[in-house]
Amino acid sequence: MTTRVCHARSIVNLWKENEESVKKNYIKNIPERVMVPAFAKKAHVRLYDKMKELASWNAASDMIRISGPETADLGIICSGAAYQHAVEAAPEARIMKLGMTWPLPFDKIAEFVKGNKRTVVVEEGEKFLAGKILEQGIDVEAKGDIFLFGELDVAKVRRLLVNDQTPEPPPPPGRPPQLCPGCPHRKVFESLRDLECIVSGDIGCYTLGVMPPFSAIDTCLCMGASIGAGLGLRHTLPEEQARKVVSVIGDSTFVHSGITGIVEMVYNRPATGHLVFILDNSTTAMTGLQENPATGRHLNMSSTHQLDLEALCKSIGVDHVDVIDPTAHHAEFMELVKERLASNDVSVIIARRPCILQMKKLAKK
Ligand SMILES: Cc1ncc(C[n+]2csc(CCOP(=O)(O)OP(=O)(O)O)c2C)c(N)n1
Ligand code: SF4
Repeated sequence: MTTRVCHARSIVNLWKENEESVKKNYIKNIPERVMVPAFAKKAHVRLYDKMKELASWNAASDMIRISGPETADLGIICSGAAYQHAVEAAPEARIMKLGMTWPLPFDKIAEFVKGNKRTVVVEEGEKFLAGKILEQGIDVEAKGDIFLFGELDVAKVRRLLVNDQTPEPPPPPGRPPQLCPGCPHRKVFESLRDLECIVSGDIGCYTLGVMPPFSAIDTCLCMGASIGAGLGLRHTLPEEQARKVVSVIGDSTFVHSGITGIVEMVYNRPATGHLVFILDNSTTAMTGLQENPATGRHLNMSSTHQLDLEALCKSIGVDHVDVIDPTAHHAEFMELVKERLASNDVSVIIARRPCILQMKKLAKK
């Protein structure tokens, strides 16, 4: 997705009224739904047919808009947010705005290109459209490599269209994001920084533990990676360093994809053991305070079964599972962490204290 789309907000007008959901009967169709090799080979052929059908549907759809004169010196092929920049940067150009960007309507594109002296593909990020169109032998110009990075804007598109690849002045310094004042994750990262831990991090508000004054995250890849990456470091680093490795994961991320990491931790135990922190702030804060299976509430705040993180970790076979509030009991927290790091056991510390915004949300409800 383009940066603009990710950051846009707007009133959403419903296209049609909500409809009653209709219960439909299950109709058995094993060859279409069970991808054992015998069925999958045929499904692969069907997939190609479907893609051809989709390409024809795309070509005939009214989502492709061509604006500007019948013929022009400059033609532009674009879609989505890049279109908004393109019309502003080159109002005189002939523009083909694609609606659906795969599979592409190559015949229509070839026809459009014939009407222009030159045709430039304006797209943010990778040169996906340009690459696919050029593969078909259609004569378009891809953007220069300098435009692969960062967000497009009107000024950049003007330069892209004349292939001006002179380096840009550095952007003015912005204010980096930070953990909120009073955030329960703060004390954890303060401790890990002071104990000089090697921290295998994960995705959530707590990823901000990487920022000063903590600078206490050493690796972060994708949701759930903290435990596997931490175990990898424990297995491969020299003992003195391995003993300092910890994994840090939020409650929601743990439920999403951390549980298998705990199974691996007790199955292939590193010689120095391992220590995993589950930062249980009673919410999925980073994406907007959603409830999750460990909060015991649905998204609409109705009650449901609450996943018992302690019981789950114990049942998997973790040697020590402790629950502690790292802010209210900071000294005890530090002592506990030191003790677990010194042992060769596999341990989980659940650092439990609600996110301050979640507390406000609950108070409101
Ligand atoms: C695979 C994947 N799905 C969804 C997301 C979006 N995402 C970013 S952080 C996050 C959840 C964070 O919640 P939690 O681990 O509880 O940490 P908190 O933000 O509450 O500290 C999600 C779902 C993602 N980054 N990767
Ligand atoms: S939203 Fe909550 S979890 Fe995220 S930084 Fe703020 S207090 Fe911390």
